[in-house]
Amino acid sequence: MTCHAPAELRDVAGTAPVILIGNPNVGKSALFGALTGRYATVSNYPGTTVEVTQGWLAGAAPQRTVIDTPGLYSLTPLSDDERVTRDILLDRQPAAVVQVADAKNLRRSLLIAVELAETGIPFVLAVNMMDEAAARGIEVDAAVLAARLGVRVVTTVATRKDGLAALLDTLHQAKAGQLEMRYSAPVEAAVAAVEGLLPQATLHKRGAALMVLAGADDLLARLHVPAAEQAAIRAVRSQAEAALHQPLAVAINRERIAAVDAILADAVRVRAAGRPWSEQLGRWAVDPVLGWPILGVVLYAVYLFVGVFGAGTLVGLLEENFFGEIINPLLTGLVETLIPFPLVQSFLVGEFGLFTMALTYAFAIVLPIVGTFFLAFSVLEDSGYLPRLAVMLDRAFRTMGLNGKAVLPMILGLGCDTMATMATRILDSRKERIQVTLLLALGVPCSAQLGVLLGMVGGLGLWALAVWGGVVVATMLVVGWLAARVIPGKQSDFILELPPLRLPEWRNVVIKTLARMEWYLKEVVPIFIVGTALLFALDLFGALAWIQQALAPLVVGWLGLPIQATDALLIGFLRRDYGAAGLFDLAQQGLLDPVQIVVSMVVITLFVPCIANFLMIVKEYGARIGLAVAATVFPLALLVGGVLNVVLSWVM
Ligand SMILES: Nc1nc2c(ncn2[C@@H]2O[C@H](COP(=O)(O)OP(=O)(O)OP(=O)(O)O)[C@@H](O)[C@H]2O)c(=O)[nH]1
Ligand SMILES: [Mg+2]
Repeated sequence: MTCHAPAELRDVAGTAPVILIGNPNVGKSALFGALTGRYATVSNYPGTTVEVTQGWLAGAAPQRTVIDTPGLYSLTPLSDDERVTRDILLDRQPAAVVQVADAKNLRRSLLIAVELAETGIPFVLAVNMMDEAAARGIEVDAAVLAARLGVRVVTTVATRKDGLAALLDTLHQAKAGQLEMRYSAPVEAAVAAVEGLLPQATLHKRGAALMVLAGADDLLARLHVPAAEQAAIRAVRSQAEAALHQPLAVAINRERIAAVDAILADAVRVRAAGRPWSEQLGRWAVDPVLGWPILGVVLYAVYLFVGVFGAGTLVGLLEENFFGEIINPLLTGLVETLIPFPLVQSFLVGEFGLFTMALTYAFAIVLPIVGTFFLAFSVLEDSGYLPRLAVMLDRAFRTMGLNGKAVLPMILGLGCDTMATMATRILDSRKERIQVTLLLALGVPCSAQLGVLLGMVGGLGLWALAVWGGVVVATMLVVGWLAARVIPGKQSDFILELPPLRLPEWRNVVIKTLARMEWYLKEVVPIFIVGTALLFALDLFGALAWIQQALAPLVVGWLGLPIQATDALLIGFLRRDYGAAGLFDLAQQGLLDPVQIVVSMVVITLFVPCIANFLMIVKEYGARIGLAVAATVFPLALLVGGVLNVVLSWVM
């Protein structure tokens, strides 16, 4: 189905954008995709979107921007990604805000609607996920909601594009909410006092006053409130809190909940309905006992698909048969007959050749592994299992001074550490963000690396997997524990909503997998080529042998690896997965014994973050933190690997 904007919309003056906002995981990005035809990542866990995505409203003329934003719980933000959304609302002066709500959980959505009404920003309410609400016997009366809120209300199923035409029709009818929320006397007195202290030019003074009273101190600077007035506003807040015996944020929220519940009593009916199968399974997945075998089954299934099928069967077919027996001999023959220069020949098809190394690694080893991993990962993401995993691992994370919310970026790191470093924005405190960034750089192998690892270590048997996993996890626990004590700041509470388990949408899974593979190839192939060219140059000028000699005490003496492993470790500086692919190659040539495989895999897992990840850390936290992370991680990898070598050689 294509969507056409109604004629009226084309008449709206200017190019003020349409902004999608709402609670996390309610379907904003899915709706964004339907409205613009542009794909924004859609996943079944809160916090998928951490950056703003823009697109054009399909079929609208003049062109109108649509903005997808990170989810928020309130317009008084707690975390950085929530603040992004609030600031966009205040800065971009939207033509219309589409507040997306989850029909199954309207209460928390209406809390935002109340806040929106107080800001006076024109909006419409899209009550999404009507299909799931119906399956649970929840009936939403859009007309009652519209009457009580004073804005247009549309019901939608974003994944099926149901209600899209109606939504497009209402966009030009967006208007400020009419819900006049009256608070108790002490709150109203404080609001009036703060309104008087805000600069004359402040838009929507009442809304701003309520945000400030609820704790949005950063707003004062944004509104250019002079220092004296800022102090006076804080005094008003303290006085009111003393009178109410509770923080104003709590008091305000309580009164809003009461108002929202009154609306819901009229607008929502719940009929007795059969429980969907997914609900029971969802409960088992977080059960303190049953949750573990379920986790085991999930991990084993991923291992079978990525480690055995991807890294084993597919890589075997591609690397040995397709590239080894057909492509590379063909290319070598061609190059040798067509190009008479030995130097160019070896640059293209030699030991460190463009085709024989860079492209073979990229397409025959890494691509099948990343592909299968991304596929498995997208299925997991869309199923709603990941937040349940966070709940299961919460306890282990507590020992590191982190909470279960930190599990999500760490699991995303299994896809790509660079993306995951950005996803740390969903964490509430800077301390936790830096801690998770460090752990990501240290011990979370990205998909390509993980696949290679599973293929190599798994081939040796369960003991090897257990040793590798045990050493890496133990190192992370120790480092996490220490980091919690070294990095200043506080730990925040763990509140994570559990979305329902659902069968993944195959279309979304395919789009997401392909998008990630494309992104990966664009990023990886150039780096592989640069890395190979570097090795080629080093080899050509005899520097490689010299470096190997110089590093021999470390690589051969301390880590107990063959001298050729130096090359793999060198290119590991560019990308850890490239290094891992090099070791994979060595192992296939029979140059690594079991102890060497396990040791080299532990080292390359804990190795320095890849260049992209390093740059992302610098972008998010500055060069000082980036260098500190690298300087912690690198010596530690060598230390742990060496000790493991000593222990394993002694045991075996
Ligand atoms: N059954 C059903 N699923 C939906 C609907 N809309 C979205 N989903 C699913 O809900 C999940 C969340 O969708 P997203 O679009 O990522 O939600 P979001 O609001 O952008 O989430 P954040 O970016 O995390 O704030 C995905 O698994 C979607 O496939 C709907 O109307 N019905
Ligand atoms: Mg989103």
